[in-house]
Amino acid sequence: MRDFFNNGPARAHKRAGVATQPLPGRHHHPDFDKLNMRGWRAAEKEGKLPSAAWQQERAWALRMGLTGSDSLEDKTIPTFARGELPHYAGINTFLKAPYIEDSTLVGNYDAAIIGVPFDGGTTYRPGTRFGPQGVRKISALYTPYNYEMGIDLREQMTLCDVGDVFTIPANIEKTFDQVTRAVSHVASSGALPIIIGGDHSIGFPCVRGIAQCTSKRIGIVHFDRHIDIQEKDLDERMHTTPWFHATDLANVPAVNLVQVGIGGWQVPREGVEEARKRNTNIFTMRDIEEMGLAETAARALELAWKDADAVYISFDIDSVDCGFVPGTGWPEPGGFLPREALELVSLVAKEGICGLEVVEVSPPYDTSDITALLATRVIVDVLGTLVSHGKMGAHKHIIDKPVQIPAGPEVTSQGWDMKP
Ligand SMILES: [Mn+2]
Repeated sequence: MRDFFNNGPARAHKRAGVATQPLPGRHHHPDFDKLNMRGWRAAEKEGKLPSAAWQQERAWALRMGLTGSDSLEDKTIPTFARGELPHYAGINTFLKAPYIEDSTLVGNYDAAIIGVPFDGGTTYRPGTRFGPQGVRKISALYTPYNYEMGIDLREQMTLCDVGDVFTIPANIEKTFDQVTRAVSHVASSGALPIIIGGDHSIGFPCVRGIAQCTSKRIGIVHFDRHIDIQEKDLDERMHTTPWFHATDLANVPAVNLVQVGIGGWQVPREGVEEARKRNTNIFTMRDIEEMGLAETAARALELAWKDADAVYISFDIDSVDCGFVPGTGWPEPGGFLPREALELVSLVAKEGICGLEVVEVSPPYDTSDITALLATRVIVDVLGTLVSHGKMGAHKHIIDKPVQIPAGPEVTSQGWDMKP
């Protein structure tokens, strides 16, 4: 193959890349193209972003982590690492957002990360109980600023990490109850639940947690290669069954379930039969390819929002081609390219959501954290989209039946600080 990047004889002969005469118009509008490129517009947008929260975080770091050594020129660097920097250090929460140990305070934030470390619904490769840890770990790589969107999450929203749900490893039903309770608490507080799984069985208790806080109707956009809507698998509710049970809830109708990316050789006939019976909406990868992403999103939104008051996004990481997501329970070729998935999930989130789950990340099967990294991107891209479209907090009005989860009695000691 000819090397287009070197001046071989052919190029020298044709003077390729060297215009003998400037194109007409160049002299009249020398900066026309540059100013209209997204890249330049994004760079200009950055200049208008505030940095008050970033300055506040650094002041907080000096208070919490003590001032740094005299030899350091940058006086914002503390002795003990606190906050965003350095990205390789620190006790990780998602995006180094504050850990809300007192879960009664979760309502002080626009959105809350909830880990659901559970793989008891897995029917092939396990390991998603380490999903929240894996995603939090690699999320430290990110800054809260996105160049192309021209937004800075730290400046434009409040985010906390409320930690993990206490799941019960060998009991899926007790785990479901715990997950529903946790999600209903966060949803009732007004914070937007952002759930890191866990296998896909948690889709049912997560949706149930939101659905029980509202009399309104909820639609679901479900990204997956798998249809996940049979009643039981291996004699139990498993990660192949969440949408059967979620769409049995009175205010979560199956006609508002939109399943995108479904296909391949891992879709069980029991699930297909149920989807047909319940009249869900299914787009295969070929459908999406033929419609294009914008049209796919438009139709998905139309169906999910039809007579509904809110939409929940369930993102199975295996909806992406398995070449990009080795760390998952049921890898399947032929899914989305990462940038297609990110584009589509953002297009869906533009209209606002009442919750997001990203499931099926299995760090023990992952390579170089790439599966967990993509899961992180889905979350930050959705948060960024909500911020840039003014939809952060838009779900709050549907919470008309908030639940009250009782806390234990007041205590003054954490335990480790008690003198023997
Ligand atoms: Mn799946």
